[in-house]
Amino acid sequence: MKLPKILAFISLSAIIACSKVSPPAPYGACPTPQQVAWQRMEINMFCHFGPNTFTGAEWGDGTEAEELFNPTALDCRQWADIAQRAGMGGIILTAKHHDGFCLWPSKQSAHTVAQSTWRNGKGDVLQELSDACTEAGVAMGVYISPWDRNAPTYGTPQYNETFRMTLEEVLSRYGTVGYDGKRHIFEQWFDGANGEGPNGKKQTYDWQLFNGTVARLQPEALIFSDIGPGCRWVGNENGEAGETCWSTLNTDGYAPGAGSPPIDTLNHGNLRGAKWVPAETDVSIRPGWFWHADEHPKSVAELLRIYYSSVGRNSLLLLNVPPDSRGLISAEDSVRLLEFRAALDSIFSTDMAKSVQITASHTRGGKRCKEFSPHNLTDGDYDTYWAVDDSILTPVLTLSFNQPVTFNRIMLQEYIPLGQRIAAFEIEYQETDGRWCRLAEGTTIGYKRIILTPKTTTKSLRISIKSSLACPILNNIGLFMDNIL
Ligand code: FUL
Repeated sequence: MKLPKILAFISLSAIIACSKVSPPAPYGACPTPQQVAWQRMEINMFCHFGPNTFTGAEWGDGTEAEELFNPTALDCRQWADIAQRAGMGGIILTAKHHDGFCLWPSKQSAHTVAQSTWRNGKGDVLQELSDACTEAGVAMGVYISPWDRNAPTYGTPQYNETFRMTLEEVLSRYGTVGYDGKRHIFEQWFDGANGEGPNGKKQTYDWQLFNGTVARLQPEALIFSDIGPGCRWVGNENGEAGETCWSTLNTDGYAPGAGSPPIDTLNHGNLRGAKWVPAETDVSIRPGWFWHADEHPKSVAELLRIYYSSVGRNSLLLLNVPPDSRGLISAEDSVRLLEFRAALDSIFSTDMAKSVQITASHTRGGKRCKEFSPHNLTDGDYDTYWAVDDSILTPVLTLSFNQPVTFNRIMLQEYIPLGQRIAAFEIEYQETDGRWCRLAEGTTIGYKRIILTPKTTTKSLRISIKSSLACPILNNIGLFMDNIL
């Protein structure tokens, strides 16, 4: 055979050999396509806005006069514009916080924008946000607090019905208009706080009714609560997901709020947990959730640390940026957010792994099988990945560079549509004399893991999977230098 024929024969046999190899089967609890899309948003904006913005409180007691709510220059387009420029694809607004005040003219309450003097009682913040999000192509979510310190029926079974109708109003009227012409809410945020109502009573929430209502009206929306079902609270408000962070959780026998799993479990998830309930890290850019004149935003360095301990630990970051009493995101916060985005871009726009040669101890279907080749780790395509045969649980990747590279951040991503599998890994680098030295070790990877290492210069790196629940599947590797932190 002549050379071109031989080459054609070799590649044809590789294709034939490979075509017999099927992709790994999903392992354990796996995400829905909506959960994958949500996780890929990485950072979203939370907006706490309402009577507290004007009173300086963090928890209003529901007796605040409606006239207090009077933003002088409310502009949701400004919120959406800043979110978009800061790389946040979604905004979640406190449509109703614990004080019960509704930012839309709700028929279920007498404590709403309609009773305020703002825009002569004709204003509707949810409508304005829906329009702004639609124009900017930003997804819209809503926080609607079940705990209501204003509702007279709170503490009686009737309140559950009122709350259901409240949900119906919001979820059928508002949201970003999609290509299908329908209004979409991407996330329904249910706070677990469950205090007393105006009558001194505590409510037994009908979560089945509430979740069922969301599922019926916005089937694609993720429901956030302490235990999901769409995504879970990370267990603190400091911006810290666990170093070990499983997206799987056992929720049987638990309820949001007082009945939730221990904080530590929310922070780490459950190894082999029965449901896919990824962690969402909610944290404020300021000390409080609501805007207060005497508070200021966190520094870029603090925000970066939060990014690493949330997005970098398999969690979504929901960063609260509270509009001020004018109804605008303050200049201070906007500038800080854009600086934060510029810092992320400067760190992550140069990926040294792009020029790397990667070899794997194992490849599913054999070395020649392109479909599962380690080259997929750097091709920029989310849906291509490196995989190994089902029986291989501890494969090793070796990264070699022509020239030494200097970095201090290593990014690894598991292909989560097929489940979260890796439970332990180790990273080594090679010294100029050929010795391999341990650089880092860790447990879970999940959607994204960013490993902070000392500044390292090397021509070779080795990533060893030390423990995996099923054959590991990685779809991305990155190497970066952070000169800011
Ligand atoms: C908590 C609430 O009590 C805070 O006011 C805030 O809304 C935070 C995001 O959730 O449970």
